[in-house]
Amino acid sequence: MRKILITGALGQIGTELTAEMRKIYGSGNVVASNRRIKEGHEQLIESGPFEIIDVNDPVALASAVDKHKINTIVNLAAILSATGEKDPQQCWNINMNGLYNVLEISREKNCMLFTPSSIAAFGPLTPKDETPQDTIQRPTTMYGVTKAAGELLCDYYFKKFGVDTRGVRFPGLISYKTLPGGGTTDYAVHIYYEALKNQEYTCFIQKGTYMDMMYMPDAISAIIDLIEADSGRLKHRNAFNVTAMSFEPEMIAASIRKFIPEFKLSYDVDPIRQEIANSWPNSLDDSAAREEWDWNPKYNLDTMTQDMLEKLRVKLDV
Ligand code: AKB
Repeated sequence: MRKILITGALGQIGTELTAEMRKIYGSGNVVASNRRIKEGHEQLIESGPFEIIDVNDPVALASAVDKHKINTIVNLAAILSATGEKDPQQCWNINMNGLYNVLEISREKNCMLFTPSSIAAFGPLTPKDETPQDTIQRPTTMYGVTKAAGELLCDYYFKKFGVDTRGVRFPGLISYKTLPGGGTTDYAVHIYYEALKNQEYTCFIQKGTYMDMMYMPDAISAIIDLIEADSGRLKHRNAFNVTAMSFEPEMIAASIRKFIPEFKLSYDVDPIRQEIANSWPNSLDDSAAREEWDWNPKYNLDTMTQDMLEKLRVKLDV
């Protein structure tokens, strides 16, 4: 029986992962945790066990693992790319020192550990199109440095200590439930809110900038499917390329216009986030994930747009 601890559970991925895991594994077996309570998450907090845990506090982590007899940890506590460039020291502290603490607890208490990496683990020297699974990385953001180093550290804990570490390189994630915070791909979420509220959006990423993206239901399946995958089939345990689509801002705008024909897109490019986006791949090759654990996303750009707009219309009451 899995007993799961999710760190950073009140973030964009965590809110949806907690709800889905509670459905699959039982509410009492999924402990959500976050370093602070955030408004608007009362339902999640009340729907099962919840702990205040800062990943930089190894004592709090260990005591929650003991108290709830945890055998699986999903470490989602992280600072994203744009926020990481504003405060690289904090980014290192949470992403790297936090991961180190979680790895040590996993080693000491014999837990499986899932930690997401990101397309940010690649850099300007990486082949840009159909980026291979195993290739040159050399990221140039602090977030990317922590993600590339995190992949290696998780590989090390598997090889050296036998900790069952697993992870994927997520692209930009799009969801209607919880807003992302401080990422470079966030425009692809905000655009849907503004399309419904104002029928226009000013994009901080330049026309023609391709990045990989994925709708949240596919991201949640990726985490659960990889956690449940047969360990004997896994060769790339901690850094699977996964993607569902690659697009640039004009393409998401065109998809929105199929449902909101009057939608207008303009640009006011943020040089910091544009530089980050320029250093990332245009599109990933995710064949290793398809071969090793049957990764197969369900949503493409238009089916995601249709679902996002339907769900957001209800949420925003517009
Ligand atoms: C970000 O933009 O920082 C994240 C990511 C791609 O990891 N969404």
